[in-house]
Amino acid sequence: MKTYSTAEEKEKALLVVVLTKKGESKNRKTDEITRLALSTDLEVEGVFSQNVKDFNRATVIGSGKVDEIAEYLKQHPVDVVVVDYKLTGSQIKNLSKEFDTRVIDRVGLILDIFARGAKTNEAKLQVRLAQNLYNLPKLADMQGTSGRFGNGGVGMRGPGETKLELNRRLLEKEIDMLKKEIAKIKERRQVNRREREKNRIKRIALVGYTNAGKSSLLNALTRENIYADDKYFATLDTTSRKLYLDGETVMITDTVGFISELPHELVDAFASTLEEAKDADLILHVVDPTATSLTDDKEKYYIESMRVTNKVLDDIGATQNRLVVYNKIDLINDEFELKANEIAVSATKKIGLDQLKIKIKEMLV
Ligand SMILES: Nc1nc2c(ncn2[C@@H]2O[C@H](COP(=O)(O)OP(=O)(O)OP(=O)(O)O)[C@@H](O)[C@H]2O)c(=O)[nH]1
Ligand SMILES: [Mg+2]
Repeated sequence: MKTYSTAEEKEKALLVVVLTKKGESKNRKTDEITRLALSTDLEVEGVFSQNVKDFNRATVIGSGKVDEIAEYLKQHPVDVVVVDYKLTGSQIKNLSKEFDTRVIDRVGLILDIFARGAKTNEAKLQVRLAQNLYNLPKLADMQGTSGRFGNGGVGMRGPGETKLELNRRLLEKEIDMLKKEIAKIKERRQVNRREREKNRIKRIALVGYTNAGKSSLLNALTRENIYADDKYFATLDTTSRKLYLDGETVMITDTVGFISELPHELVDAFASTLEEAKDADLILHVVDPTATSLTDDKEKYYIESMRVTNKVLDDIGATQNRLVVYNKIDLINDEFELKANEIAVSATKKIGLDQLKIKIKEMLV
């Protein structure tokens, strides 16, 4: 499998937040796209936002805003403009022409983070499949843009970097090939799973919004040393470890984090990984109740992130018991009210882990 280099120098980016839904929080959206940009090592030069009422088919944002941004870019040139919206190929083409800069959308940015982070063969195949699924419908419309701003860089990186030049048939063929490869890995996984079922080893899946602390919790519970980091999508591979619960051994699996508007290309490509969550005996839904806006401390994000996670779980048909684990309580001073099937812990300060294990055991029988 081809590997890909990450940029040595930080690229500069201008972010464009697009608000289309009523009641959508500008702070939350700005914060999230900023964190995504930082997670792929972009330097954020500025942020523009627009409430889009009259949807402009050619450029999504209105022509006045397009001009304003183009003017700004003349004074503050950047390497890439990131539009926090799902763009079509022709919208990307139109906007890059207006801005005279490479343009990528939210999905392209998320795929870039994944392309950087994929370590195992399976994750690489999945990212490559996701990139191909993403590029395929854009192929015809984007003809001519990719050469213009050179190869490499955010949004151009990784397994799919030259795909725009390839013709559709080649791309489709590769998609087929990748799906087959991934299916083979999935089969192997199922054999392992059946093996475990024979041995009646119960399985727990850690799921939740990106950066909630899933990997840290797995480390704390199993004294492991899995990569955890304060950036989005630190984990792209599922890792399973043994967890000892007072006389019983279970398997606990770390999974890829969720995010709002998780690109369907990624959901499709990572389906076999998500199945780990679907087939577990118990789901630990890890929540970071301290996640707040960079700009407004009072705004709590976790309600929305819980909604997103629950929706993905419902969408993949995960119907088993869910235990909500509020993490990072070392950062909380106030009383934290807990409902049934909710527990509060700190993975890094190791608070509440014994109670968590007791609760897991209770819920597994
Ligand atoms: N203060 C505090 N920080 C924590 C705690 N648990 C995790 N963190 C920090 O939160 C950040 C994210 O933790 P991860 O374990 O990488 O989160 P994750 O859910 O695995 O994230 P992704 O893999 O990106 O989806 C890291 O910087 C951790 O050190 C905790 O209990 N308290
Ligand atoms: Mg992780």
